[in-house]
Amino acid sequence: MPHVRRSRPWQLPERLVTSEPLVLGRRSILAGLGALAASGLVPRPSEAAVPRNPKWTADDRKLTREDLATTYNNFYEFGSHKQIAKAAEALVTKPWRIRIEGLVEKPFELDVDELLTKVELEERIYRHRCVEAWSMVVPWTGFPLARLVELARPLGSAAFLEMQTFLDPKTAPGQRAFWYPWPYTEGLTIAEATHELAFLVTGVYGKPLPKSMGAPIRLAVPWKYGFKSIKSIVRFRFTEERPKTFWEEVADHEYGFWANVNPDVPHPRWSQKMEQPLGEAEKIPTKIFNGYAEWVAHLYPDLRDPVYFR
Ligand SMILES: Nc1nc2c(c(=O)[nH]1)N[C@H]1C(S)=C(S)[C@@H](COP(=O)(O)O)O[C@H]1N2
Ligand SMILES: [Mo]
Repeated sequence: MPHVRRSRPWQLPERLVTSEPLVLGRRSILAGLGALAASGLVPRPSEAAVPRNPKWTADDRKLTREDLATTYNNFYEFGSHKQIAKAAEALVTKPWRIRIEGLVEKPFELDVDELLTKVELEERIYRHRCVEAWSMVVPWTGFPLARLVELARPLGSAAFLEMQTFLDPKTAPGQRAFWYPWPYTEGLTIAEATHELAFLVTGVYGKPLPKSMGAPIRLAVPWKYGFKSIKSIVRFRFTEERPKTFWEEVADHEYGFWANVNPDVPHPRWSQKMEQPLGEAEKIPTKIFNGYAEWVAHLYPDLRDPVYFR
């Protein structure tokens, strides 16, 4: 049962903790805890099961089938099509160093496993709306990006947070396509990055995040088009100036910095009115801010300005 042995106990949601495969896996989990204890990295008891945060639910929508969500992906590092899951297996995610730099008290580097000892994991069900008009609903495991910002101790002058994906063209054939501005870069204002909805994801469906979905750590900002939710992050940099994002550099009139979901602002080449949930027969109407308006609309000074919606 390979995935159970790889699972970190604190990544497992409550609903799975008593299920049979995990009971079988418990012995190896406990053995793993022993090794962690020896290294001084014991998760606190509250982390032994990941609680689901009841604030974030699917509402009227069904969870997307796991086999679809994990095999229909956008991850241009491994190809500019959806079937990248096999190729992404080449990515080495252990160890995984993360660098925190720019306008912070003191830049530092740490391994993602060490980062996970400093945070409380929770499970949240989020909607995800790709700018290409497909969508999914998935149970992410992770922690608020605000917690990472807190650990980073940014200076008062920091106004934006830039995030970057790994750069390794040997492993990621897509990065040999010289016409793209690698590495993949994304950014948020500090107000967005510290908003309670901005979530750093380390697992999905109660398991460690698969490589196809951006292991070992990716972003989920569900009120924005999917391309803002950068995968396999290695760098967080605090800046005074707005970062130039990957897709802005490719085509800024189509994929801008703000990229908040809005059915009334069409993409220059297609309508954004409807979306196709993965695995479902019928399209459904897209909602402003992907249904999260009550929490995020105040972040933007003028909701009539289309600049915030592409
Ligand atoms: N590094 C990186 N992050 C990325 C992408 C990418 O190509 N590279 N694609 C984005 C897009 S367009 C979407 S819709 C989501 C897709 O996430 P999923 O494959 O887990 O559904 O990842 C986003 N993050
Ligand atoms: Mo996307």
